[in-house]
Amino acid sequence: MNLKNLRNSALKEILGAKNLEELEKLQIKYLGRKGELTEILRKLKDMAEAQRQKIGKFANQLKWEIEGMVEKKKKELGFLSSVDKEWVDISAPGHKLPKGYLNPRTLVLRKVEEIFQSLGFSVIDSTEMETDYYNFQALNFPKDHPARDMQDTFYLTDEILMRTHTSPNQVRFMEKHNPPLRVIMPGKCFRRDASDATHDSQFYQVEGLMVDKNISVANFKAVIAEFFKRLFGKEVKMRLRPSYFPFTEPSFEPDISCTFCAGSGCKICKDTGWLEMAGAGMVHPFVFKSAGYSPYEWRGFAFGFGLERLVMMKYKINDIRLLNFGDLRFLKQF
Ligand code: FA5
Repeated sequence: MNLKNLRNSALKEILGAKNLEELEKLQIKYLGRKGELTEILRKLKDMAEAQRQKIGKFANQLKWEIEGMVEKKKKELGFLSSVDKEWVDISAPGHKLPKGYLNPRTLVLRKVEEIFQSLGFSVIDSTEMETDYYNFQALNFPKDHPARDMQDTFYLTDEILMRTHTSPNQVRFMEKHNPPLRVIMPGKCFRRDASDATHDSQFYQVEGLMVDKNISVANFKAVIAEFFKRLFGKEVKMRLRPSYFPFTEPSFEPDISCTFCAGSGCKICKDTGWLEMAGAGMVHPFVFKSAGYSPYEWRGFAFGFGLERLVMMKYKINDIRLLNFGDLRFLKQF
């Protein structure tokens, strides 16, 4: 066949192809291994030099033309090349990832740490497993002392237990550091307490300890009043109610005016208008002796806040168990 005719029929047929299948057949017909144009190209090597140059040039051009035509037609018929398939629209808006939320306990703990740090207190880490010695004996709770009943304990062995409060860190810290000192020691505590709206078997305390030469209850009141004011963002009515702990003398419990009813009496404050926030007192001479300090030389105050109580007051949450359930409908509010 002459090349001009070949060109005419190839282009006409390719342009007229109705689907990809038909087009593929035409591609094979002209450009395949036994295709009409391929045959001509193969025969070039047997031709005389002058003829080979002339026909060769035309035949090669025609090959490119047919190839180009086939590609164009393929697109028209909806063929997607791998480049088309993998095309990415970099200007398209991305997928939004769901945002996480911090538990309100974490938010309040961070705030508590920030306030005490600004008052010159360091934040100290501590362990949740404790020995009977540091949890009780060094704090003036001898074995069989009735005050041990105030803190029903999970024992792991006779001597090892899950700490019932953060106070063991008072002695642990003082053993390693010299006075004067100001520290807070937050952490998780464990008690065999029945779970209700204000109690759980796991909860957090924030222990505080300040030791210097002339510390008095007045220093405690000043520090704690400033703390409440900054945490709640306003002046809070407070009172110190006498209490008992073997490791403080005198001992008291700071109450604040109920944030739910503003002191008029409600279910949360059991109609008293006051909420107990912590245990506190002046460090007992026995504790100073346990730590190797002279009780004649040093004075100090200590306190242990229930962190969840602070969280409940700050955000007006009426059940401590909400903080532990991981319910997103609750957590998303903070
Ligand atoms: C103590 O644990 C003392 N270590 C506090 C202390 C420290 C006194 C330093 C003197 C000097 P108490 O058992 O009262 O005290 O607990 C302190 C606070 O922890 C309570 O006011 C309460 O807010 C919180 N708390 C106690 N038990 C639970 C519980 N089961 N669930 C949630 N919070 C609790």
